[in-house]
Parts: sequence; structure tokens; C-alpha cells
Amino acid sequence: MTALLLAGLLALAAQPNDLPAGGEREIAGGERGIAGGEQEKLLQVFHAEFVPISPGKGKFPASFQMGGARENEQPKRRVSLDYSFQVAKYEVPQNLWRAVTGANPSRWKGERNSVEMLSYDEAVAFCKKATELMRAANLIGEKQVVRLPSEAEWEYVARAGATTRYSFGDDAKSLGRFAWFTGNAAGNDPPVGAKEPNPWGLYDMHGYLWEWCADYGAENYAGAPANGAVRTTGGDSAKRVLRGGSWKDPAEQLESSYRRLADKNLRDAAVGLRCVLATKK
Ligand SMILES: [Ca+2]
Repeated sequence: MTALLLAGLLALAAQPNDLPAGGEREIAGGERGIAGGEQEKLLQVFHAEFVPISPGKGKFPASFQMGGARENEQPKRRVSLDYSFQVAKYEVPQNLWRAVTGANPSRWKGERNSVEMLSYDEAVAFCKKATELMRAANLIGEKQVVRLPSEAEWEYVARAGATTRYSFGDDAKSLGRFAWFTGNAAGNDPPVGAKEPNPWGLYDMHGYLWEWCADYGAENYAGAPANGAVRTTGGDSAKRVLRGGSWKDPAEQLESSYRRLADKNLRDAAVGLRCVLATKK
């Protein structure tokens, strides 16, 4: 009987994460759960912070040269994207992560600081749950999905039309205006968007946190897709790709073409995520 009661209380305590939008309720112990209204508000903000990207139209080139001088950035190749998508202006902040998952794993706490200490699978699960919640709130349609970017999509929007090392040019002396890295970060993360954006209005593409991409961990671009798709062949499925560098890294690692492979179970205070909003293929 006691065990049953305890199980019931635990079930109650677990509910706040799954509360439907639009309500607020007391849970066991008088503790307040995630308010549905607050969750929906944060999802609305998240939705409003996506930037439309339409390759082949206006300022968005239909293709770009992907890769760089380092061995694992070769062979350089031309990647064409024939579809429109949206990319989040910011790395996922901690208040949004908590509203979607019910927890905040971050080492450096702050409501609008980027969430960190999350594995690849946890990043994917966040995207899936965010998709469900946003559909339920009628913010997105049934065919739209929140997901991680492919490496090609990531580099395309990081470059923002530039062929230089950084989206603002080649000179790392200007990096401090746009990015948190070892040159100006002492370990305490700031809110997202404190630095200047890239030419397409995206913040912290260079630095702050490494961002998980969906591609299998491949040592180089031999055999990689040339259409923006996620690479799922010729790489190690136990690894994924991190892009953009972080507050713990030197300027070189913040370059648009820089890439590193990571075990998909890695949880690190320098690793977070940025979402894409796209139409299901
Ligand atoms: Ca970043």
C-alpha cells in the first residue's frame, strides 16, 4: 500500500514535464511544476527566433564551397541546397531546454545562457519533443520538424555567403566582436546573443558553444553528400560532428570550416545545440 502510494506520488511528481499547454497546477508537496502557459510562451519565442534561409533566392547562394585547408576539411567540394529551411538565431537557451525536457543539465546556469552538458541523443530527443509541443500549440504544421542541422547546412549558414575563415573576414583580431572564445571568455557563460550576429542575423555561430550536427563522424569529406543532406554512410555512427568552437577554444577552432568528431555520449560544458526548422522530406 505504501509502495503504491509512493509510486503514485512519483508519477505525480513526474507529470510537470508532460503538462499540456495552457494550464498551471499544483503537484505533490505543493511544489509548482512547469507552468503550461510559461512553456507555450517560451515555445512562441523559440518559434519567432528562427531565421528563414532560402538558397538560390536573394542574398542566399544556391551553392557554396564547403571545406578548408585542414586535412579533415577535404576534399573541398561544392554543396548545393535546393530547399528552404529555417535556422535558430541562437543556440538553445536553458529556459527553453527546461520548458521542453523538465531539467537543466548545464554547469553554468543562466536562463538565457546556452544549455550545455547534453549528449547527442539528448539533443535529438529535445528536438523531437519540441516538434511535438510546437505542433500541439499550432506553432508549426504537421509536416514541419525541429531537428539538428547537417554539417553542410551548418557551414552554409555559418559562412553566410563568405568564403573567408570567419563570416566577417580572415582576421581573428575582430573575433572578439562576434564570439566568445579563449581570447575573452573566462569560463562563465553569458546570455545568448551578447555579441554581434553574422551577416544573416545568426548569433554565436563562431564560438560560445560547439554545436551538435547530425552527420556520422567521418574523418574527411570523401564520399560526403553534396546536397545538404546528413551523412549517414562512410562514418562512425557512434560519433557525431561538432562545429563552431567554444569559449574554451582558440580562434582557429572557431573558423567556419573547422570540425571535430565527438563520441555521441559526450557531455561537456562547451557543447550545446542549435536547431533547424524544416519541412519533412
Ligand atoms: Ca556556437
